[in-house]
Amino acid sequence: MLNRRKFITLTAASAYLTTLTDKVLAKTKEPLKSPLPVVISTWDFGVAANQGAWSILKKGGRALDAVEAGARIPEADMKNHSVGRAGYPDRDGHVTLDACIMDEQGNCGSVAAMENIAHPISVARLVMEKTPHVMLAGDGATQFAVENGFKNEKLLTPESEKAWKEWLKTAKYEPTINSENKDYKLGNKYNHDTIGMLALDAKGNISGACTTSGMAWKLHGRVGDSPIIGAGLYVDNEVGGATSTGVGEEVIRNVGSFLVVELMRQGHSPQEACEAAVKRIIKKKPEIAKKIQVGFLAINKKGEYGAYAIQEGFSYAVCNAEKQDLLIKGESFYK
Ligand code: SD4
Repeated sequence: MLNRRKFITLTAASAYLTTLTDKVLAKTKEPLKSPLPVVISTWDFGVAANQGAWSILKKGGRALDAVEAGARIPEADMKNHSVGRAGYPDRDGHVTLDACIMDEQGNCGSVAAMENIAHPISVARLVMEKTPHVMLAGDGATQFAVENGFKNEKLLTPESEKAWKEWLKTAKYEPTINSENKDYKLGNKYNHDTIGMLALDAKGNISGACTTSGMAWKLHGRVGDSPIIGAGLYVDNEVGGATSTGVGEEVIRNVGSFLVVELMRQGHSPQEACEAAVKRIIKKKPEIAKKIQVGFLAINKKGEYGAYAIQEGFSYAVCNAEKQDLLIKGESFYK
């Protein structure tokens, strides 16, 4: 059984957003809803990523083009150490990237543990459009990207290398994600992880994208949930879409994003569906769940959206014709 949905709390990074918070709090139990087109994405850096998607959506463009353009923003951001080119490496010093994309017709493409290519989301789209496959991994993914004109380049930045060498001093393998929760402040742009993005275009079609460098200092070859269709991302044009962030292993075990979409199919709101999926993870492994973060973000075909996480500190960004830089604090199980 789903618990009664709790009050949606919004926190704002600026005075403007604080005013907005009061307005949204007044609505309480109504699902948050956006006019179409709309794009939503995980974490504070979703605000900037949404701009990339919005430049396409506002002109009547396709959701698929929008999510690819949006995901490329954090992938290119040199200050972002959890997505794309400046991502932190694995424990052996390799930057290995995971990404997937899915459109309104159920087409999907993905790359996993790919090295030396700065925009995995665009390679994932090419896998979807140019091959009979869904997923390419490791060297094969890099080879495919290079054959299709992507630049083969070293991704490890001096800053990431320095952080890795610092980690090597203790080499303590504790893949804690979102460990900054204690100090979390909304509006602090660069402290978070995977970008998951969902867009509904003016025609009401949905697409999604998910891209990450995964856990810093992971074992070489480790693949998280982000490139796995159904785990890190799932969209269904009859229902809506969902994406996840946090410790991918727990999301994979529960096929998280697919679960959220199926719960919406059964009539639950995006908020309720995200909450139920998080609680499933907690119920299965309560001891592990105490120490990790997992968050889901979802939207349905009506433009209703919601999010829920295990730990405090999850945020998501919403962008539509009314407002392009809305940042919302997601609800969480642990406060
Ligand atoms: C992973 N889910 O590789 C990703 C990482 C992440 O918030 O989302 N962090 O497991």
